Amino acid sequence: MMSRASVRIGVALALTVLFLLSTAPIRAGTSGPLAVIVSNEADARSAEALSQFLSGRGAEVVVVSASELDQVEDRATAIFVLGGPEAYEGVGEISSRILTDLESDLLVNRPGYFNFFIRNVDGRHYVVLAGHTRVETYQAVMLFEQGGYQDWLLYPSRISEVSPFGYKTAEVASREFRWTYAGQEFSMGLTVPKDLYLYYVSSEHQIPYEDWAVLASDPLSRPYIRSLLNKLLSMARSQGYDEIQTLEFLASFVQHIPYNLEKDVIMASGEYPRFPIETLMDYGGDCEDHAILLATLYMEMGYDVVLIIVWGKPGFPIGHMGVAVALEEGKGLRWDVNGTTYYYIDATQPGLLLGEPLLPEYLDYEHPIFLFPKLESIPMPVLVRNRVGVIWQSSSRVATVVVTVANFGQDWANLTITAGVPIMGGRYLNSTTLEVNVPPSRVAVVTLTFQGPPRSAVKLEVRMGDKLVDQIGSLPIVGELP
Ligand SMILES: [Ca+2]
Repeated sequence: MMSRASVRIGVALALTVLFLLSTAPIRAGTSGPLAVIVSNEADARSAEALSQFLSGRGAEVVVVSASELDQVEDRATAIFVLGGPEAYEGVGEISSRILTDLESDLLVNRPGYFNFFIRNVDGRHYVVLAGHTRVETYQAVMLFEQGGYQDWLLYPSRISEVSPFGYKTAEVASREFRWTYAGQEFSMGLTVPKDLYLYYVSSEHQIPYEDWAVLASDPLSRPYIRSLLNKLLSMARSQGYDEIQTLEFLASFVQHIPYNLEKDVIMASGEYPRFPIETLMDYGGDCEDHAILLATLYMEMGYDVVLIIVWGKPGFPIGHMGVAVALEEGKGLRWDVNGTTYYYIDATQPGLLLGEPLLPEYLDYEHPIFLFPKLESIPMPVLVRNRVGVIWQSSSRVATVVVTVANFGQDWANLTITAGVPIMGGRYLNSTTLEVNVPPSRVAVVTLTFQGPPRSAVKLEVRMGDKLVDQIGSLPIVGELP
């Protein structure tokens, strides 16, 4: 139980609130994180310790009473609530809304129990730091400080510091490109993280051709595609190319990547469609690989693009894939689709210009299949693997799993995260599931608690709707408490 406090707001709290109100209009323009600590008089010592810690991480910190939270909640980067469901002065009501039934029960009924509980509600972090009494609440603050999770809570937009891959190598992959256009020779180097390349290589490639547009729409590689595109466009500008010449110049860059069927022959289905980063780093591919890469570059420029599949005429059992781009004025082979005119450009055969088809005597360009790739706003949640683990509290037989998820996509990732002690058949002996909604380009941290035999194996699954988007089969134990 929390100790009784006869004074509703202590002097320290009153001063802080005064400070907050007097500077509120000025703060609006600043960009640093605002950490709000909700505390009652009994936990003032914990509030002071936490306040110093968070200030030391660059946050502006204000301490408020439960009734004052409303005034600052919207501006807060993260909200820290000191005390469990029975904390006085209204703090307990706030904690109760954040904690699960198990967590509330442990805090109220287990002598000696303490922990920190992180939730993410509509992109804002809430952290309850609480224990069975105020002594344990102070211990919860100390535990939180040792955990090392504060930076994601205060700076959730630092997503560029996350490696979205499990491999954790710092190596880079480099490639040199050479091509010609309009009788001139060009060359350029490209470097990407080796992890990014390995991520794509290990991705699913058994994709029916009707769905190959998704390969051109993947958000993880966009920063690298954009950087490649910027180099190419700056070369085109320095040559004084017009719009069509620029499109042809990009096509020539892709056409000069060698034709290579190796991976397609290995696949049982006969086709291995490459992600753009694969085609670049493999420095090879067949027609769909070239077309997907070129379509991605054009889309990144802002063009409306379509992937064109054509089949062979009778007696020529081979198909081909190219690109068509929507233009006000172009030249050569074109199609009208729903009022838009798309001009063909080949991505595979060096020397072919806008409107010039490959092997028109053998391929049926009159009956193409159109695939429409888009740089869609899709979520792309990835578990941050170097921070995830289990803390067991053996006396209470409780596991705490702190999960960090980064959303590399351009839309909200509405997730359910499950952690628990697995048994046979994909089921759990004990588990907890939480909903987490991560804004685009943000990192979210949540803690999940559940009971189970101490030191049991723990499994973690992240789902978006019905779809499993990431998982870790057995989490490392990163801490133990008595
Ligand atoms: Ca291929």
